[in-house]
Amino acid sequence: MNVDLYERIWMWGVGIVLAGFFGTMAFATISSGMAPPSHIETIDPNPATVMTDPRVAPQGVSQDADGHVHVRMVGLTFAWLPNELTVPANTPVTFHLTSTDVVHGFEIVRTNGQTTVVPGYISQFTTTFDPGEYLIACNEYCGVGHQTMSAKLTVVPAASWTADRVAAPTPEVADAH
Ligand SMILES: [Cu+2]
Repeated sequence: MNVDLYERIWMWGVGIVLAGFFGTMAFATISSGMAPPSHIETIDPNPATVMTDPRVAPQGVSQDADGHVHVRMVGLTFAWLPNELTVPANTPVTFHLTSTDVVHGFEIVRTNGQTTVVPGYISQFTTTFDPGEYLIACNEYCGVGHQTMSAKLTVVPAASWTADRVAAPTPEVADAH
């Protein structure tokens, strides 16, 4: 079959661009273990288990022995526990979230802190914040009280922040992928 030179150039060009797209995606996925922030670590969604599992309890802000800041939160109809948090500015903060009932959408408004919170799974992400006050909202309709499901995040300069408690290091995810 005779394919015109210009057509062949375009075909090869498109092929190379596609290979580039998929190549960068594969590279990021494999080399840095990139994965969605949920559906990796499982938990029994029974409230009695969730409220005592050390990965998400006690809820609130803590700092581990290495100085890393963790936020443990539970979403339930229709609240985030706890509903007020204070974290240090420009410091990596790792969020550990789960739900005891239905799917909720955790969104720290005007930041890149966002994940779906699914019963039976622990969602986890790490981000940093500029000082200020941020609204935490549920952005996935979860029932009749959905619009009341909010919390407040206060970000203060790191020098004036102290952890609510010092917590044991978070257990590593044994079976990550
Ligand atoms: Cu909700």
